[in-house]
Amino acid sequence: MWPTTVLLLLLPHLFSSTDTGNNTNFNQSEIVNADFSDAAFKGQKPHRGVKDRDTCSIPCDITVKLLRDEKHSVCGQLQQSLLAFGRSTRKLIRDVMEEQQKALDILSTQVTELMTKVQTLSFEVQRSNTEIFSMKHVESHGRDCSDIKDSLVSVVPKIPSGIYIVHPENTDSSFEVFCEMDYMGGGWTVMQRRTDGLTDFKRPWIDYVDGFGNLAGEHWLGLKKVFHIVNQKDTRFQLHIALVSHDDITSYASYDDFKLDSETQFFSLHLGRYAGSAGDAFHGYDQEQNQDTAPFSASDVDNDGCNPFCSIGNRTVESCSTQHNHTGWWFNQCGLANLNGCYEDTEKNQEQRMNILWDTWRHNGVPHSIKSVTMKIRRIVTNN
Ligand SMILES: [Ca+2]
Repeated sequence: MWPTTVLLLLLPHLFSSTDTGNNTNFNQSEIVNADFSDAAFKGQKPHRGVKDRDTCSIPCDITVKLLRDEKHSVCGQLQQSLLAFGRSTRKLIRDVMEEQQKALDILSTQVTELMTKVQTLSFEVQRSNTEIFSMKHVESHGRDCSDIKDSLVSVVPKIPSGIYIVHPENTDSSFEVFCEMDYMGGGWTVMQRRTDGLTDFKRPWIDYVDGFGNLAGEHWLGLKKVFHIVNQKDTRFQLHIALVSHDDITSYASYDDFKLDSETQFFSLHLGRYAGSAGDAFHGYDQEQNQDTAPFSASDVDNDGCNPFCSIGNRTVESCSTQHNHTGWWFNQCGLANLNGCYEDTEKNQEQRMNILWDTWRHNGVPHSIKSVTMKIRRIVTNN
């Protein structure tokens, strides 16, 4: 083996060499110097001049060959080291990536578990909501508000007013109604309410048949629904009309029987005996004004008894609905009542009888200006 000093001197050249085996770029003088260094180990003088080159103990070509072999050996070792380093680096990177992947997998699993839990909870909430609704539906279910009140009165200390679902007898559908449970004994199904003028009552026939507005506020329940409620077997209904004036004076009109014919008879009105403080505007003062037994009219369905014309005051009227702001009612030669009239009680509306009209409720000979009205029906207890 060559001494280590020689190898250290040669290393820079080993890395920069472009030796192909047949040629060399080694600096001959450095080799000779290396030889001198070797000589120092042997106790000789380190620098002896150019003359000493000729005294080299090993021929130069053999030295070059030996050095070349040594260089190849070192290069091989370095290559092996580099390969080993590369392998270990790749393994390290792979290990790190595997660790990261494992961490990601764990996180992903946790996220999936959380998502599943959230989904399960959502389903649970949805299910309980449905159950609550179903329970409410079952609790609220009845043929009408009177029936609901009768079935709940023994189990609920105070039945709240509000929207309930009813399913009248001999019908194939359920629908929502507003039940007044705390007014005059409760059990009232509201069929019409005016309180603020937010619902437009200028509507065609079909709307009056099906109903419109907001059940919790102003609305018309609909002739078809009211027909189903009041035409149940072995039942009789009373009608109560509650009025409030703009002066906050209250009044009412009540009829001890209330019934509607079917749609083929245009939901003709049938009323029993009147009681109240607002006067019997439905029957009026004479038969010509009597709206009892009158069929329902709207702006597009004319059953108003003015055929072809009526003379009302100094006016000739062809359509009571048109005369009364295109609203629907049981007009008979117009008559003294239209609780679906225009909410704005202006002087002009009063003059043209377009406002909410209950003409028999007067003060000093002038009809009260009506601020709010509710029409509601309730079962009459019968012995049948
Ligand atoms: Ca007419």
